[in-house]
Amino acid sequence: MPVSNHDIAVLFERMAVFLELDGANAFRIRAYQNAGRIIEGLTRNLAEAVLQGEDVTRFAGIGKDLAGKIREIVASGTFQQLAELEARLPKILLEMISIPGLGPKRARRVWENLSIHSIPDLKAAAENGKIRTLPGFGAKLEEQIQKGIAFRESQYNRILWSEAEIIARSLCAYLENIPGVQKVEVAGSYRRKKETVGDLDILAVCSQAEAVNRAFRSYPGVSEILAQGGTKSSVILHGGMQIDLRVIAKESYGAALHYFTGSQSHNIAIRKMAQQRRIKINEYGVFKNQLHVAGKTEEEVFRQVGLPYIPPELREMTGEIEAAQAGRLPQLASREQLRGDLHCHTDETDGALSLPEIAAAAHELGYEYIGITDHSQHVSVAMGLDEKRLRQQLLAIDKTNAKLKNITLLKGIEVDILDNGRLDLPDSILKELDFTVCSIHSKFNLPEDQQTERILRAMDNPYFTILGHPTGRLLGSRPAYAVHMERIILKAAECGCFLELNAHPERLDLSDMHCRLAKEKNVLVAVSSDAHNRVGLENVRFGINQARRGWLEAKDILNTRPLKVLRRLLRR
Ligand code: DGT
Ligand code: CA
Ligand code: CA
Ligand code: ZN
Repeated sequence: MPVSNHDIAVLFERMAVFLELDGANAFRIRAYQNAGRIIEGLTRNLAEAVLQGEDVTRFAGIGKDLAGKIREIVASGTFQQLAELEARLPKILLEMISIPGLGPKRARRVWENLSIHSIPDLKAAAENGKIRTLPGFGAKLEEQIQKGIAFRESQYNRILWSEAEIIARSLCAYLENIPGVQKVEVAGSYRRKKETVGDLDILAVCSQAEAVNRAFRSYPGVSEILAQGGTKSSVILHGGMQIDLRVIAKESYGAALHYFTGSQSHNIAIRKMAQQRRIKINEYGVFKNQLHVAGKTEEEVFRQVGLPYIPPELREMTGEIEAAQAGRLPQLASREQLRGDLHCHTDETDGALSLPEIAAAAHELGYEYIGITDHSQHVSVAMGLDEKRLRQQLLAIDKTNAKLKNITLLKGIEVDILDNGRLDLPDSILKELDFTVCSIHSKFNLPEDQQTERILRAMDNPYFTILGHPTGRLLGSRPAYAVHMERIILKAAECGCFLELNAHPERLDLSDMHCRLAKEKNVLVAVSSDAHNRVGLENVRFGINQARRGWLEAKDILNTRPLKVLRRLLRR
């Protein structure tokens, strides 16, 4: 498969970061940043163009030098200058920039002045108050770096669910092809759809356990074998992911699936319930007086303790057993119930698709409507819209809508919430829109009170409709900003506005518990893609995973509403 434009852009952006770490001049750094942005915005696949022998310098913004590097990337997956620079830079610098709060410029300054050789060195320097003394730093930044180190430690060795899915799919396809294998299922946190996954726990039903284990260990992606036995093996893949495989008999499938799906605390509670009924549940089945009485399906296991089936996403010991006992389990939402999407970016700013292209893609996904929400002017790196350009876009939307039959483009904007809680565009233009997604893209480090007030104030604007990515977190790289979510949810309930569950797999922002809080307070949640291209629209399925972990049903989700009802809800 040829590399995507996004992959190429990422390499150029990385080059810009490395140059900055290397102390290169600003002009060279800027050139690579620009290259990344230009390539991200192209609609044609560059790799395909290269492979077809086209001269890519005819694309705007791509000069000879860049074209050469693009050809290198298409051929080898990287380019020489980048590889050389990466090899030459001190490893610790590369590690430092993975810490929230430390960009390349600051990382270099800390490294140069405090002779940092490892993350523990950095931690010690922060703890001893050395970082705050550097020019341009201060106590606040030092504290932020300390938090960043702690955050990184807590995320260490976990990968995004969406990345785990790619690994799981190809591994399952491989295992399913082994002769004698009847069924393969991934259990563990992956099956519970946690936003990040530590390792994959795979179950295979097969009578020839040994042969399957042997084949598993010789999977091409394996770099290290941690443990091997007749029925189970553990391996590490290239890239570092651990995989545990267990081969089980058909009769035990449900019991094993339940056991290895977890969570551990949920399992313990179920086993306790079993003990009270004088039965025993383990990964092999349900036993009454040593007799195997059930275990073929998970339903059987639950039935033995008097419960209906509890979906994996709920098995976190946060009230699911009580809800099951009371017959109050939610009817969890599904992707098919979404009738539209309320957050996407177009080629007018940093997206890849035009209005008609977005409409066609949304129609293909079975939607009735899609909300167009480019960035507002404050986000200058994304070429955010000012009032004038937004007015032009509104005209363009009218024109496009006039030609569309089965799908409606809604007029929206992802408008910045400024430091003082004002919105980034005047009411005179906001009132022309169907809705707004209001987001924070700056000043992430305000104290909780101020950050909360900033959002509450923004909600007082009558044109505030949906709070975009409500905590700003990026999984594995940026912690949530400090906000008092309950106050925000109560205010949303009072003002008739909504919260987004941003479905980008790196965000998944609202958390499961905040989804539940919103549901409890009757605030509808918009499960939105934040797409910048065609594939991005499909991110909503990650959002649905998260919504299910948050106990949300179709009725709790704004964009399950038909267009007519939606329009009414969007008008505050
Ligand atoms: P992860 O891998 O950190 O994202 O989280 P999990 O939940 O996949 O945890 P993992 O891989 O250690 O174990 C998978 C499941 O196996 C876990 O959710 C419950 C079950 N399990 C593992 N060890 C134990 C144990 O010692 N006791 C009980 N009751 N269950 C266990
Ligand atoms: Ca696991
Ligand atoms: Ca495991
Ligand atoms: Zn945003």
